[in-house]
Amino acid sequence: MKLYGDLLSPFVRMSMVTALEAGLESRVQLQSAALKPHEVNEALAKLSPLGKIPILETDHGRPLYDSRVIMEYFCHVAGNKALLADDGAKHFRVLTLLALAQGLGDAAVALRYETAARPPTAHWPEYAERLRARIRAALDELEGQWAETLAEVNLGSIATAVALGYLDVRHDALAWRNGRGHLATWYEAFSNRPSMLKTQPKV
Ligand SMILES: N[C@@H](CCC(=O)N[C@@H](CS)C(=O)NCC(=O)O)C(=O)O
Repeated sequence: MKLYGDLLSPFVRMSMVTALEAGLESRVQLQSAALKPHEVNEALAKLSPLGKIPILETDHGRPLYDSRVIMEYFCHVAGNKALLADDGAKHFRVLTLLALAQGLGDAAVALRYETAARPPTAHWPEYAERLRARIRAALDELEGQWAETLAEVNLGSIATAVALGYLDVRHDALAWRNGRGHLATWYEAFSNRPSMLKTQPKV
């Protein structure tokens, strides 16, 4: 299987971490593909009309996207029921944590585009501030409400660790650890997992 993208993208990295945690390391090859928000990558556009990374090309030659679908697909292929439990209540708790972490990732990527890619003449400070507020709210929720689900390795905890790693790489100034000691301690341990160490992005 080919995973198109770049580990600097939190969505690509969380897909790759899932592949590793599911024991699919030898079956998933990362195909380097980087994007700019204002340009079409023609090769990727042939695989997905959205032209966003990640995209997975399965062994059957079919493209799958987005990251949530890819992460669920890896669990399916590996027959892994630990990363996304079948059991109703737990299943939806993990998916909600995944949505929270992906929402944090979406806001962090959008803030990166606002502050590093958008031309200075087109800056919109109120929108950037709204994104910062959304990131802070998501972090506070993770700090206060999710310890039990974060304590396990599942799709939600993987996405959370990767989103926090992205904040370290792209938004150091947000100092996300301040006032969030539980989350910081949890991240310290999780980021030492082999799946996280092997997927560290090169800036
Ligand atoms: N919902 C998508 C989001 C993917 C996404 O935003 N990818 C970014 C890179 S981090 C991208 O492809 N950006 C290029 C663009 O927006 O044109 C997913 O979970 O895969």
